[in-house]
Amino acid sequence: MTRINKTILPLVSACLVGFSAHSDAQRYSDLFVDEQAYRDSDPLFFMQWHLQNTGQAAEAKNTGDVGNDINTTQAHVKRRILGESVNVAVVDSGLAIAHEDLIDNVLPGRSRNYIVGAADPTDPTPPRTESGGDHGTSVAGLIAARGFNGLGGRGVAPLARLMGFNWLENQSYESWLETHGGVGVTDDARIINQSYGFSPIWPVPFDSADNLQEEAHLANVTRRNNNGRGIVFVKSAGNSFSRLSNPASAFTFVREGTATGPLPWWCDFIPNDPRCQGSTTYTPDIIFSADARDATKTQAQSLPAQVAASEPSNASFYHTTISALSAGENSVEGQGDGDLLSSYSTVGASVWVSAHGGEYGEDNPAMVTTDIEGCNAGYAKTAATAAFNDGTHPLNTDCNYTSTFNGTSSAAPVASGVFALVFDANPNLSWRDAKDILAKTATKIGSNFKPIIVDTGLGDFVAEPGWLRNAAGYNFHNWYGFGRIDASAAVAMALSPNYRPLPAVQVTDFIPAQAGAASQIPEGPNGVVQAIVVRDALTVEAVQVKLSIRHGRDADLAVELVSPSGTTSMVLTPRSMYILDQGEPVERELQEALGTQTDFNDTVFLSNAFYGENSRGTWTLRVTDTNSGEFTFFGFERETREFTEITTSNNSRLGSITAASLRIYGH
Ligand SMILES: [Ca+2]
Ligand SMILES: [Ca+2]
Ligand SMILES: [Ca+2]
Repeated sequence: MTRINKTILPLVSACLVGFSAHSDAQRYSDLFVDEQAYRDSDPLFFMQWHLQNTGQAAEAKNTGDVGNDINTTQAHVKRRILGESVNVAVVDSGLAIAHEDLIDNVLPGRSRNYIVGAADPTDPTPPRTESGGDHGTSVAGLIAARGFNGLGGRGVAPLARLMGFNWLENQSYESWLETHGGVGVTDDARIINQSYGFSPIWPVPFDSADNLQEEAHLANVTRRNNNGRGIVFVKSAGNSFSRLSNPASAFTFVREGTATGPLPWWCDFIPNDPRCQGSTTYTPDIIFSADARDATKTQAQSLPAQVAASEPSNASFYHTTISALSAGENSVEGQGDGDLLSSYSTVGASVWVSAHGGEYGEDNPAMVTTDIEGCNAGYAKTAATAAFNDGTHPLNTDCNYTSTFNGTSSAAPVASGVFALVFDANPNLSWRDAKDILAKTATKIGSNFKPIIVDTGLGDFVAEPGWLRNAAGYNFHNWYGFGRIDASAAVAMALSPNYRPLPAVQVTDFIPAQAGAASQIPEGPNGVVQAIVVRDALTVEAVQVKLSIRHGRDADLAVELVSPSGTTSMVLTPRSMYILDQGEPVERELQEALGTQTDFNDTVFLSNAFYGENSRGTWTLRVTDTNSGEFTFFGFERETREFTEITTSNNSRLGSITAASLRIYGH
């Protein structure tokens, strides 16, 4: 089977244990003497609202919310935790290793260029002819642009050590291994940033040979590398809250009565095919949810087109999935209801925490970060539309920086920078300790969120309940995970002698649902319930649910998991764009190439909502068909820029669960 290529999550517009000398206030006193000097020592710092949100507009029309930042000031200024002892690998499109504001943090000779025939295999600097920006260069700047050097802005970890890998230009399994903890290449990275992914329109099986191979590798690396402390694999959730692409034109739809021109040759043989009766086949480039096209709905009233775990790596225990936040509540039109999610951010129960990714930098602030140097290349160049980027701005005359980077591609490196600060504060922490600290110190935001309810045609169904408080006392939200990252609180906990590291991880097998349970999924709000008994008494870190389901319209389905303590997690929100089964059957060759399918076959979802609860007891899985009426979504064609409404009728027969199981990761 061909691997599905991962793409950069593009700019949406176009990204105990010991504390030591680290608490010494004299540390780095040569870099800045006080908070004023701290602010002034990088000329673009005052624009970087994700580090210190003063309500600046960062060259956009609107301002952000004062204090809506990841709170780096205390960690940087008071504790002088700046990331210097930590290696971070940026696995991406490239990295301009000689950039004026990156070069001092780049580890010499440790980067890789995977393009065959590259002049210098240790230099992944993109060609200067790059028409767009270099995604990886901008990602790297958010992690560790050099601080306090009088140039540009700075990263979240302004002295952390960078290694760059243009894996996205190659995507072989060998280079994946090297860049994901491989010996002699990235094995000593504490953090590996992955600002890429894909957005499937069908349920992807978790147990493909490729994915199981990757999982086995990550399990090994997270247990063994860095003297058993592992590596944090930080992953972008996705940019598909409202729309996603139609990969390889897999989704086609027949429009009746609109055919023009001659009929296909094969109509002589199959005259009853609708395409031979005056119909045409329609293949959109992009799929939009109906909520996204409904002007009466705000984002806070809308369900996501993509659930994060729809991509198998976002359903993996070994990846830490990050959703994206805007600069302010009003950053998305129609908001102001306490919602801080970026307009594009994919969400779901597999999100760990949220960090800033901004909006587009025109109406509302985007991220300010490094760009390919010069006004002839990059996001910032002579022809750029944003005023900060076109070479005329006095602080960016050389076009070495951009004010329009965004995406969960930005949220992940912001989180990676915080992980670097945590490991710099306490190098003895494991990757799971660091995650634990981020969860424990995150800030609950968007507290006014109101549950999102859908009409099943047979009664209302709560499709996105919003914040929950689990039996271990953790707040969790499918949009924000445990909340917005607080870097200073995380560093303080990492330095605290009271912090107790987690014991070694334990993993159960996949435990099947009890035999003999009902499997047919009725229409309406009640669903079908199956019980899964877990005998191991672990403190839960994450739960995976594995499902095989036959159903005529996958997008109708909601999947909830209820723990023995009574916590309910919505692991698959309904009205997802799992729409492949509503179009024409996919050609066999394409099906084999992409691994597409129109049912759930060992599809895995992951939930972090049960963190800290006891695993022992009876878990309840509920699968609900939440739509007994028509389902509408929209196709968009790039060439014509036209939207086409697509309406499908209800599944003609009830669906059924053919297999269900769950697996606990914990200690
Ligand atoms: Ca700088
Ligand atoms: Ca440039
Ligand atoms: Ca249905």
